[in-house]
Amino acid sequence: MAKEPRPIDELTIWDDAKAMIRKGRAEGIETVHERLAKQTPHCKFCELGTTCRNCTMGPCRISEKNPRGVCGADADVVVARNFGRFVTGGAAGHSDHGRDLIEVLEAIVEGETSDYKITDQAKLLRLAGEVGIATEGRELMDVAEELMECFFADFGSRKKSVSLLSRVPQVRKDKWEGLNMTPRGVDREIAEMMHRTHMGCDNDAPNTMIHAARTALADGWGGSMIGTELSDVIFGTPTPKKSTANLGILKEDHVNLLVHGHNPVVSEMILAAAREPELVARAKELGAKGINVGGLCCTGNELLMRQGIPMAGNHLMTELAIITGAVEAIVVDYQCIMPSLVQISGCYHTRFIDTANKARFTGGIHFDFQPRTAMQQAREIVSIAVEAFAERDPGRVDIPCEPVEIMTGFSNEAVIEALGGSLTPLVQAIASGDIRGAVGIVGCNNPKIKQDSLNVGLAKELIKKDILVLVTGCVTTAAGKAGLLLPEAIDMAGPGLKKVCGSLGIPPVLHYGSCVDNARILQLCAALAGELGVDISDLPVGASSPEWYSEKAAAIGLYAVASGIYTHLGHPPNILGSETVTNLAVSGLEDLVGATFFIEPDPVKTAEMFDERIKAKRKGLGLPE
Ligand code: XCC
Ligand code: SF4
Repeated sequence: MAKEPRPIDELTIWDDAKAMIRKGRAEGIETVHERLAKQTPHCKFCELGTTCRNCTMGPCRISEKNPRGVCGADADVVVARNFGRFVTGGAAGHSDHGRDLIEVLEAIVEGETSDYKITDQAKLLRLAGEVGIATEGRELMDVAEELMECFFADFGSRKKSVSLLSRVPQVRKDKWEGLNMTPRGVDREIAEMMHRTHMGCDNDAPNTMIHAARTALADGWGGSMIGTELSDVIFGTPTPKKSTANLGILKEDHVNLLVHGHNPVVSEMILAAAREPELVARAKELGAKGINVGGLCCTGNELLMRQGIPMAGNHLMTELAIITGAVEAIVVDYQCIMPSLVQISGCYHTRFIDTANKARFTGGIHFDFQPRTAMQQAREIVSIAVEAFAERDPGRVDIPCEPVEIMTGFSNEAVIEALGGSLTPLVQAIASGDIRGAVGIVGCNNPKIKQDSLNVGLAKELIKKDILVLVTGCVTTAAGKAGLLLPEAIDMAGPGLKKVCGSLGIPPVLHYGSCVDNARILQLCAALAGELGVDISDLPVGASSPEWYSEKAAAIGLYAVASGIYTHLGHPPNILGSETVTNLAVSGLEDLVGATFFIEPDPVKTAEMFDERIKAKRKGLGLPE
């Protein structure tokens, strides 16, 4: 029987969210919370990962009573296959996003678009150098073309490894080679996982898990990293800047346009169009003071990092943002966009506009967004938003709070610059123990967990212990709303972190970008390991996704572990139906790759686990605890 939705106070830690859940309920609008209640309890087999639908001799459910599927597959095989495909879905999402950036670079190189350009030329040349492309005395566009070809080839089948493995310490690469874990080509690993998990192929759970790790590595060091790096090349490498966050960023007297999804290729153009005088003038004609572009989820993070646009919210705020009644349009690209946004938009004057042929929404206004026609299409989209302002019902508008300030824009380049040109001061701060270690807190919200309670709770516990925190994805807005993304947040940090961040004028929690930008954290870890002459698994670092929900978060977690980073999840993936797979994930991987997952729902205990790990790693490096 379906349960009643939980009381509002149990759903979220935020007042802006509570106010909008209440407004939604009063207006008869169903959100994720009501739907979760209706879907609860979930199927036990699916939760354990022991259901298989990979062929029509099934579907099969593996249990103690019936330990084998029709074909003979046991729980280990079924769970490993399901988990493998789950991770692969995530790797495909990030990487296909990365490919879209290569295609924009291609359009630039081939002169098909003037709407996009190479903004950070120095970074393009640096990248080319890193993957072995000659740059001396060559035309920028020649180098760009060769880089584009190199990255396209990283998706294929002809390479022994993806090109940005040039960043990985040799010991780590040797480890991967010995395990058959070296990512060769992004699409290759993804396709091979689909093959392996077909009936009658890889029927050895640990072997399937190894390939899952390889596929995840192809995401982290391949697809995602290419996505991040080319986004910087095309739109500029982020530098520190101030912005604001929460639903209070919506403006009662402005046209409010929210961008949602992941790919800056669309949202950057929308922002540019929204700044054009003709469109602003039209907004004024209709009685608005201007056009306000705000971000949701990761495309919001991308624009926040580079352009400083305000953040309306993270995953569980996307429906609630529309319920303010103040949003003229929500413009989406792909990933993490709840289909319900179309219905909720329909309850207001809000226009729901989708822009990707691979992510269409029934009932949405569709644009087939292309580099060639980007700016023209962006103008049309913004114009739709502006015209919708005339239909706004002021009686239904409720913007529940004032925005809070945040600081953003911490690319590795920006951090190195803040440190005076090299990582050495950071290494020294780690060596002295002022910064005892670092943990990346990344990922989502999940309606099963009180929104942002763990994301914020863990960040606060870690900085108290002089552990630097890097945030990406939906943890960003959480940290921002909690005041952690401001230099003043050093008052919540331990004495060492307070000293270091205070002297640099930076927050103890650094915003490192979108989920794809977790590649920046990988790169930082590799650079630190390089600086110390050790493996990534020797570093006093960790990763966490406390409130994760998506296949992409699982891919991120697995590439972190496979890269040697001890990784926390607030709740387990659907693998508990296999002891073999579960034990591998939470202990067995340690011997193979020098790191494991650990599952812990309590943020205080999680911080203690990280503390123990960091102590051990510091000891291993001969550093004081
Ligand atoms: Fe999606 Fe990236 Fe998760 Fe947020 S954090 S809910 S994956 S938007 Ni990536
Ligand atoms: Fe059942 Fe095997 Fe087919 Fe899966 S592959 S549905 S376990 S028969």
